Amino acid sequence: MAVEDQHHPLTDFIEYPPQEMATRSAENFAHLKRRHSIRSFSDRPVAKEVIENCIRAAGTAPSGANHQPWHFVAINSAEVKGQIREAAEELERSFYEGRAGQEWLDALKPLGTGANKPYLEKAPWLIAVFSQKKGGLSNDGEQTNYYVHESVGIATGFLIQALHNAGLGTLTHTPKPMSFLSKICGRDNSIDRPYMLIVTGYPAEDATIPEHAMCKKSLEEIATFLED
Ligand code: IYR
Repeated sequence: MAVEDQHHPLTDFIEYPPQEMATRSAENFAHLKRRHSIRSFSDRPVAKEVIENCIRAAGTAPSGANHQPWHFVAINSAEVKGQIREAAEELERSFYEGRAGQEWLDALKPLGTGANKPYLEKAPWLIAVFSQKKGGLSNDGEQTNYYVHESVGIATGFLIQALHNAGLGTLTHTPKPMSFLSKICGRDNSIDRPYMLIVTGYPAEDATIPEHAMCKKSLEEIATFLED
C-alpha cells in the first residue's frame, strides 16, 4: 500500500465528561498562570532525563507537512555556557547602549532587564532552539520545509510548557543577532539557524517578577466570540 493510503485508527484520544473537561481547562489555566519569566536562577542541578523528556514533548508539536524543522541543543557544560554568556553580553551591551533605540528601551524599562546575564552561566541548562529551512522528515538537507517559523514557535511553546510542568523556571532569551550560537553550539549554518535560547533551572530563592509582567490582558481583550 502506498504510504499516502496508510492511516491508523485514533486510539489514544481521551474524551472527558463535560464537567471534567471544564475543570481540566480551568486547572490548566491556573497552572499556566504560574509560569513567569525568571531572570534569577539557582545553580541547583536538574537531571538530564527531565530535559530530554521536555525536548521529546516539544518534538510532538504540529509542523508544516510534519517536517519537524527544529533542532535543540541542550547545554549543561560550564565552558559552553560561559562562551554563550560572554558573546551574548557583548551583543546586549551594544543593544542597551543604543542599538535598541529609545522606544524599545522604554518598553523594556518596566522589566528591569540589562546587558548583564549571569543566569546564562548559573542556570543548569540552556536550550538553544534552531530552525531548519530545508530537510523534510528525513533530514536530507534538500526538501523544503514549510511554515518553519510557525512550527518552531509552536514547538518552543510546547518546550516552555513542558519545562514549567516539570517544575522548572524558564526564560526566553533572544540576543540579537543570534548567529554566534551556531558556532558555539557546533551547528552548520547551511542546515539550521538559531531561533531562541531557553534558560531553565530552579528559580533562585530571591527571584522576583516585575509588576509589568503580572499584567495579563483579560479574555475580553484578547478574544472575540462569534456565536449563534
Ligand atoms: N534580548 C535583550 C532585550 C530584550 C528584548 C525583549 I522584546 C524582551 O522582552 C526582553 C529583553 C535581553 O535579553 O535583555
